[in-house]
Amino acid sequence: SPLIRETFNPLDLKFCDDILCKVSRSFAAVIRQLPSQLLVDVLIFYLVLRALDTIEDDMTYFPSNEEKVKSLLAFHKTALVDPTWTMMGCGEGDERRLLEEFPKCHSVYAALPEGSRRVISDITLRMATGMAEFVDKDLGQGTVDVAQYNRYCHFVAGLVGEGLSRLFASSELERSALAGELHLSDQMGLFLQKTNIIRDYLEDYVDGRAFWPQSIWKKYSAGGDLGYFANPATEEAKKAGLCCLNDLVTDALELAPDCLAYLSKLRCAEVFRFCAIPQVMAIATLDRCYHNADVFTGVVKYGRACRASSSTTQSTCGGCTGSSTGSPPASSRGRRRRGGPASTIRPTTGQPERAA
Ligand code: PS7
Ligand code: MN
Ligand code: MN
Ligand code: MN
Ligand code: MN
Ligand code: MN
Repeated sequence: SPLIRETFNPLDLKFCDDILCKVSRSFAAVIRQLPSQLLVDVLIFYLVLRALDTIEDDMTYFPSNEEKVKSLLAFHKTALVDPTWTMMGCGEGDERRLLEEFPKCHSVYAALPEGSRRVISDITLRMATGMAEFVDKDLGQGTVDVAQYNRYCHFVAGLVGEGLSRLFASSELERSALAGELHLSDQMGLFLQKTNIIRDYLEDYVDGRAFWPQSIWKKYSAGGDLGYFANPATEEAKKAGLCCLNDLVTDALELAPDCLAYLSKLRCAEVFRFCAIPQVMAIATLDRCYHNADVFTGVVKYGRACRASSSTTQSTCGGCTGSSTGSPPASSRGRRRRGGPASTIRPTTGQPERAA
């Protein structure tokens, strides 16, 4: 019966909630406002994928690419099956802690309904398989073409959309047909991922894992490599960089109609907020990135993205100021503040609003 809810170990659940607030740069608040019959499932889905992404992102822990690939491909049958599985020393900070204390996540995962566990395990395996495909590719100069760029984004984000739709449907907060909207849920993930990739140009480039497709950026680089845009020698080069950036933003914006179509199918106000707020943040980030040379020198932040005023006080053609930092991108990432994030996105009326 859906009324008999699994019982979670309260200390382990507390760990999961605390670590979510530390590792999530944008999802903690929208996850925590979800209805209780869905919240823990999505929370654990997030932490499992965050753990997998920590393995994917680590460039020093594994002695070889082969070892990293093994670890990615085994994850669904080690981390998600063995209640004692941990990994020590991979990743940094709170993400490293997540892997080191993974048994606490496992404990909560194991107490989820079987259907939710199946979704999480299935998506984890498919994402890991996709990540593994890209480990051996030399991404120093980005993906080869838009098809490869789309393929990477499908694995690391489109599949998340599929998994979330299945969790929404099985909670009965959304129609069961939503789980079958594979194209639309894929586009939802691609929109977030492409925005992240556009914004993180410099961070990813200096890490040797760039995603901007060569078939796009080579149109603008006058024979130079992807670093050409970071150090423009001439006014012409600087302009070319901005045109390249605008090309990529325009490519991402093509996803917006399908994202709106997906959002229009949602009926539960909290699920709608969970899905729509990251999309609004993403479109505000694209607005800020468009024709903004700061993308090439730092990280363009979107901390104030939801303010209506940001689009009226800023022009979209080079007038952006003070929105990036000159410090190393990785360390300039602001951690979200702690405590009660859900309160900031509560509706002002007790009346459930219509989703679309
Ligand atoms: C399960 C909520 C709502 C239908 C960890 C949400 C990293 C952009 O690593 O943290 O800092 O560059 O900025 C999220 C579709 C996935 C796609 C993907 C799981 C939307 C591991 C988000 C998040 C589908 C691979 C976070 C895709 O960005 O990245 C849950 C519907 C994780 C969603 C990664 C990126 C997510 C991402 P980083 P961020
Ligand atoms: Mn991030
Ligand atoms: Mn990654
Ligand atoms: Mn990452
Ligand atoms: Mn990124
Ligand atoms: Mn489409």
